[in-house]
Amino acid sequence: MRKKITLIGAGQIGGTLAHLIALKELGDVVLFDVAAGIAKGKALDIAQSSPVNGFNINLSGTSDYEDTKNSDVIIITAGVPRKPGMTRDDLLGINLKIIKEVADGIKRTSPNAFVICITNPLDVIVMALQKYSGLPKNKIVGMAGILDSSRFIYFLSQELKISVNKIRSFVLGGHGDSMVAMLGSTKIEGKKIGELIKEGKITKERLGEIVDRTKKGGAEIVKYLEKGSAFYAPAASGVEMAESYVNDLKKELPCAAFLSGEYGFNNIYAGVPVIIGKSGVEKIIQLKLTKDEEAAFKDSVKSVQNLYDAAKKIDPDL
Ligand code: TXD
Repeated sequence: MRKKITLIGAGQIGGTLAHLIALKELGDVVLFDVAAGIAKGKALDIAQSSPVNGFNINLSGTSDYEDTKNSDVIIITAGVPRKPGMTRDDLLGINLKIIKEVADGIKRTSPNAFVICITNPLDVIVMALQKYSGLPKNKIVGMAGILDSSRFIYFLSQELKISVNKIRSFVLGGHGDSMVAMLGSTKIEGKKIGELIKEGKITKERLGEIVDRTKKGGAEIVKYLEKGSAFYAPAASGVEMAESYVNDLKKELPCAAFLSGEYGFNNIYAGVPVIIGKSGVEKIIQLKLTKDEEAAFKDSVKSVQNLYDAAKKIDPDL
C-alpha cells in the first residue's frame, strides 16, 4: 500500500518536494496550501509529467485538511520566506501564527503521521509545532542540519577538488549564524581534517571562511534571488528524511530533534545526528565533541532557547 505524503505549503519548497517525491515514487502526494490554486495547479502540472518520467503515483491539491486525513508523512513549509536583509529569526511572529493553524489541522486529521518541519526560524517553529499539536516528540522533527551539512560538504569539495561522496561531516546546533560545523568528526577520504591541514591541502583560515560561508549559505541565495529563498537543496534534504522514514532506512541524519538530556540539554529542539526509521526519530547519536565544539554547541542551543523565550512572549500558550 503506497504511503500518503501531505505537503503543507505548496510554494517553492513544497512544489519541489512534490516533484522529487513523484520522481522517487515515495508515495501519493497531497499538496495543501491556503492558496488552493497553487496546490492544485502544481499537483496537476507534476502529474502531467508522469508519462515522461514514467512514475506512477497520485497527486492532488487542496486547501481542506479533510483531504489530508490519515497521512503517513507530513512535510511543512507553510510560512513566509526571508527577504534580503532579513534574518531567519525575523520570521518568528508571522510563522508562529501559521504553524499554530497547521498544528491544529494535522492534530485533527493525521495524529499518527511522521512530521518534518521546514518553516523558519526552524528550531523554534518545530518546537512550537510539537507543543501546539501534542504529537509524540519522536514523530516531529525539523529539517535544517542536512541542508547546512550539505552546503558545508559542497564548499569543501569545491575547495579540495574532490567528490562530495568522499566527505562526511555534520553541521549541528541551531539553524542560524550560531550553527556548528563539527570539524573534529569531519572525514575527507577517510582522513581527519587536521591531517589535511598538516599536509598543506587546506589552511585553518580557509576552513574558517568555508564555515562562515556555510552559516550564511541561506542569505547568499536570498541575495541572488531577491524574492524568496533557497528551495532545491532544502527540498532534497526534506525528501532524504521522508525516504529514511518511509523505507525504514535507519539513516544517521543531522536534524532538529527533541533533546531529553542528550548533549546536556532538556526540553528543547536542536540540530543533532539522529537515526530516522519507521518509528520516526529512533535514536539520538551522541558525538564525541572537542572542547571548542562543545562550547559552540552550547552557545548555539542557548540562542535557540532565547528565541523560544521570545516566542513564549508572543504566545504564552507555548
Ligand atoms: O533549512 C531550512 N529549514 C530552511 C527553511 C531552508 C529554506 C527555506 N526555509 C523556510 O521554509 C522559509 O524561510 C519559509 O519559512 C519556508 C517556506 O519557504 P518557501 O520558499 O517554500 O516559501 P513560499 O514559496 O512562500 O511557500 C510558502 C507557502 C505559500 O505557498 C503560502 O501560500 C503557504 O506557504 N502558506 C500556507 N499554507 C498552509 N497554511 C497556511 N496557514 C499558510 N500560510 C502560507
